[in-house]
Amino acid sequence: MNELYAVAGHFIDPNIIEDITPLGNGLINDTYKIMVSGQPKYVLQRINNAVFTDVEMLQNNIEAVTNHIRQKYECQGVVDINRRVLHFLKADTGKTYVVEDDKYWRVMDFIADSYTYEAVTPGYAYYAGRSFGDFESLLTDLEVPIGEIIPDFHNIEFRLKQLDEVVAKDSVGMMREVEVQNYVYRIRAVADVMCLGERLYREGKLPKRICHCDTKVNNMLFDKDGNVLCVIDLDTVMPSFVFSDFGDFLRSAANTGAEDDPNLDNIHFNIEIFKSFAEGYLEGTKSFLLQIEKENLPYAATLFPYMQAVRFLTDYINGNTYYKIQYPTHNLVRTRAQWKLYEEAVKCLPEMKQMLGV
Ligand code: GN1
Ligand code: MG
Repeated sequence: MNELYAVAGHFIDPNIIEDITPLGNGLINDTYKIMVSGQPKYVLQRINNAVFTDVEMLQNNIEAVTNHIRQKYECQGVVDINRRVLHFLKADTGKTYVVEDDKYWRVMDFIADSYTYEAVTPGYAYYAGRSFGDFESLLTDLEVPIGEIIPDFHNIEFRLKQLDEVVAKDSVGMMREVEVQNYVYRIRAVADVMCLGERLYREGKLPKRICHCDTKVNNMLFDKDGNVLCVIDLDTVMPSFVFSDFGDFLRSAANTGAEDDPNLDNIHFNIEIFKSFAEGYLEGTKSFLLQIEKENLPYAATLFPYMQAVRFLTDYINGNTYYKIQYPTHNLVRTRAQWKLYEEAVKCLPEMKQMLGV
């Protein structure tokens, strides 16, 4: 605890801190809220530098994106800008992060009276679609280069290669489990179809744009009336296919169960959420979205549960070194749940295409 107070003291006056307590349920960073006068006032985060190895680039990306959005909002006369875009504090080092004992930390303002959700209604999904669409749209004219903070992050060919490597190595003997073998088999059986996006990119038909790349439903703040305030968790903002933002939101929001639901009967693909989210997203992106991108949005809705199943299974076979887990088989349970969601999304493909008219 003393460590947290000491670190926070690089960003704010330590005497005003009343308490520092855990916040949220991210799988990568450790997040805390800093209480001042009985209210959460700041967010303190330990950046996982095993995942984000170039913290300087990470913070440069985030600053470029937040400054750009802030400037645009100022020009547009948006009110309450501090509730609409994240703000990171400068430490006494002059940077927006500090390093202590090889641990990296940053502090941002806490946005008061804001709420996150693990599940949304179609109404909320529409506004979420608008907001992620607007987010991409606001960044189309960003001139500062944004580094690829995790190279090949949403490249499914690369993720499949990582799976191949851990299967071949089998360092903890997981390949003895028949269920694991079965998932590897099923993943490989459809791999070609799922690599469509990468092929279109190589053929020069599909662009990369600055995307959020972690549009889980809990990465959006709402106010008490259900209006979207702002998009959070900007660590993975980088060039990617728009499929990333579209597909990853539905992976969490259209899932009628939990990401790690042990009961597969809970997991279905909620087509009403798809419909509302797509409407909002198409509205937000209408100034730039190409037909080839629109046509493949249903594919994106299947790609992300598939990719997440590949990533969770890879981590399970590799001895759980990447995602935080709560019990030894957690990554296998997550794999089962994501695979079920993938199958459910595939069943909905014709309906999704019909809804979009593609
Ligand atoms: C990680 O930490 P969190 O929960 O925001 C992961 C995402 C996964 C997600 C699965 C940098 O995000 O890509 O989709 O877990 N982030 C990184 O819940 O790998
Ligand atoms: Mg997150």
